Amino acid sequence: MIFRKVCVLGLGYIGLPTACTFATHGVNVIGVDVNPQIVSTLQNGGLHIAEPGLRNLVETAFLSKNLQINHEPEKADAFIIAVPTPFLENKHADLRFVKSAAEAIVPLLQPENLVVLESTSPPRTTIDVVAPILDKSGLKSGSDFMLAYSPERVLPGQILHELIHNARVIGGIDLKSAEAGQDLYSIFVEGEIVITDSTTAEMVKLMENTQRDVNIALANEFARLADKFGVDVWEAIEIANRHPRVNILKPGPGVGGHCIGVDPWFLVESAPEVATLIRSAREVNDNQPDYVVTIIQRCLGISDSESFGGIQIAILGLTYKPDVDDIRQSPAIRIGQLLSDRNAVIKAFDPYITEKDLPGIHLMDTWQSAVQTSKLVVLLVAHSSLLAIDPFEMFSQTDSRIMVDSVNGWDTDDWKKAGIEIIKLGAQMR
Ligand code: SAJ
Repeated sequence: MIFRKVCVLGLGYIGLPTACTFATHGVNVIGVDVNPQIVSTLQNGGLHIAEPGLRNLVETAFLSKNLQINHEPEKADAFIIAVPTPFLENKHADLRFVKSAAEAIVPLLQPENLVVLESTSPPRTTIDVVAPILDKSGLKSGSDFMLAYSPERVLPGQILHELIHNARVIGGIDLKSAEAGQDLYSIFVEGEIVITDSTTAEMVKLMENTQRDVNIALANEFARLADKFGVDVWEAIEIANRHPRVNILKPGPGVGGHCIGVDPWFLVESAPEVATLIRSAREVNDNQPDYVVTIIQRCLGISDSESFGGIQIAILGLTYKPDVDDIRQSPAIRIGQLLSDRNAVIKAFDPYITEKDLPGIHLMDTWQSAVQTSKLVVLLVAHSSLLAIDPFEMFSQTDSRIMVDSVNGWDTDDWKKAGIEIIKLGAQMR
């Protein structure tokens, strides 16, 4: 099938790079967002998200004259839905954005169109939720128009490369839809394109992120066990991973971001009686910030639930993972707020965060100003620039002589030479 015009609904971390990449590959693209601020920012040459290389890609897409940004979708050969699927208070997927994007396509749908859902969704969403909405057009999915599910699998920080080079799965509600999806994405995808049915593709996406979440939970539980047995978990993992069939992930302060901490719940929601391991893993990871707080309180000689009584603590790193500027569901922020709720004064520094109103957290301009009058320094994100801090400079900036490292970012021996004791998550008893 030939696709001359594509309408992309949702211009976030996935929709915007996808729209621009189609445009730079010669396709006429209408990029749509319901948020007027995003539309005007993009129309005026700005950018509302940070991702390496994205500014350049957006500029190239505009220069190609193939990209238009609008708040209303238009008739096209293909529609791509790339809107968020957050979760509700009860941990169920919030499909409101998916539904309203599908509703917006209904009056525009023409015979032989292709509609692709990219948003991460619970199994059967394409068939049970999207198809019935689109069928309200009077056209029938599968016979009059085509419908497929194709999840994005790109890693924040490497989106532009992975969008083109990752293997891509396309699940059609029938074979014709899957093959049309293959024709559409082969415009720019250089990785393998695998076709299947839509529910398998939905499940594949959730399985990928769930296996990562369960494995991180296992690493976090190993860290807690190591703390009990006087073992250094980081050394133990490094040795275990020399086994040819073992690959233990890294413990840390918890799981953040908008994917790994959310997607496993879509499986739990769909079959809670079955997904018990998945639920437990989620609970372990959600509880990891509280575990880090117990390490911090032990360093300060404070018992459970006792007030920190105004003690100043410096936290270094606020984003959900290293070297990105994204703070969504960040465990570091959760830790800062848990401490502040117990009357600690939190001075925070993050090289990627400059202006943010974060309740309970005082954002500082430099790591030096965060540590200066602090009683304890805590490393929460392994940003390259924080790992490069010179321990001797740290010694001269603060009176804190014990520091908590939740990411195995600082070498205990190097810091000891500078006169600072590092208490590491998963290696506390040594
Ligand atoms: N984390 C650990 N230990 C580890 C690895 C990660 O504690 O060993 C933590 C990170 O610090 C972070 C969280 O997990 O807080 C998630 O980070 P991540 O790098 O594992 O994943 P995301 O959320 O940035 O991106 C994931 C990716 N999925 C997989 O690797 C299976 C990406 O490919 C997906 O496209 C993305 O989710 C998504 O959008 O679904």
